[in-house]
Amino acid sequence: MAIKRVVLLVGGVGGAKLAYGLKELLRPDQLDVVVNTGDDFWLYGLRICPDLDTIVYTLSGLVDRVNGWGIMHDSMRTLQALQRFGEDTWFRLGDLDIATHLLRTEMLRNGQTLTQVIARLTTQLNIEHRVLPMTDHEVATLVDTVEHGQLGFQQYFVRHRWQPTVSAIHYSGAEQATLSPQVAEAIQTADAIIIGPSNPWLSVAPILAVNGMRGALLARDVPRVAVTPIIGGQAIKGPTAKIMHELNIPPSSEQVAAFYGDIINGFVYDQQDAAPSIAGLRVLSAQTLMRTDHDKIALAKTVLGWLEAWGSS
Ligand code: FO1
Repeated sequence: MAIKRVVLLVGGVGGAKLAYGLKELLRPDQLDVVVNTGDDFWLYGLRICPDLDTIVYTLSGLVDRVNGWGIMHDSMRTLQALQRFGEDTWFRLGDLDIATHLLRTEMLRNGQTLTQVIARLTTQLNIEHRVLPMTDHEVATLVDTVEHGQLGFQQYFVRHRWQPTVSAIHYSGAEQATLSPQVAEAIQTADAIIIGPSNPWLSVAPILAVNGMRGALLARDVPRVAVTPIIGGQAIKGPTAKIMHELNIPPSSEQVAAFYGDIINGFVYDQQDAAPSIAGLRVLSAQTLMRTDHDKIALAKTVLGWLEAWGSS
């Protein structure tokens, strides 16, 4: 079956790599990228949306390729000025990046939706594929830690460098949030849904927690596949394996597949690993580590090839 429309569900840096690979292979009308907003927060009166910005900067080519987030060659003069006033500037906001937050905050205050804000950014940055926030409502990922009690996501992730021990994770506001009409339509008309190699608990679970999201996905009798963020029991980047340990889940790609449960009917595991054996789940072995642009496109091509052969296998 020819795949005409794909929806990719992702968080930040890891997901952005697969988004890049897919956008190189699919036309703008064939790919919608639905992005986690549970990491979003307010700082100095500005609305910061790290995962959305990471996707937008990656797809536009503006991204700082070393960090994987922020804008390349950005300066930190505003932050230095804040330090002069005694501020603890634990969250590194670049001067050029701040322009994005200023414009977004202004548009939100004027009553525009986050979806409209991102549409403006993508249009102005010549991104033709649609980038959609998972919801236009505010959802906040909150992390219960043994050492510091409950932390906001960025406090846990950036300020404490994901070192505290996680005991539980909450997606505050997700039950009251609704799918935007754009996300609902994207899922209803997709012939394949891909969950990127993002952190299942921190980046994908907030998307799945939005009221109506699980139902919308389960209603689609199409390939719904996840790509592993775990290779050889280790996270490619960030705290996925550490969090799995802390939540008493053995860090393996099979456990990631088990976490997604009936949301997925297919799973892409790394070629280094043994195939997960979960009844009824189709699996594909691939090189999931994406170091270069070539790797990103190669993985996207492998996954799309598998999806195209789905009906005939
Ligand atoms: N990540 C960091 O580890 N340290 C930072 O200071 C930092 C600043 C930052 C600023 C803008 C932005 O869009 C992202 C930024 N990130 C930073 C990345 C981000 O907070 C996380 O990678 C994601 O939220 C996790 O997906």
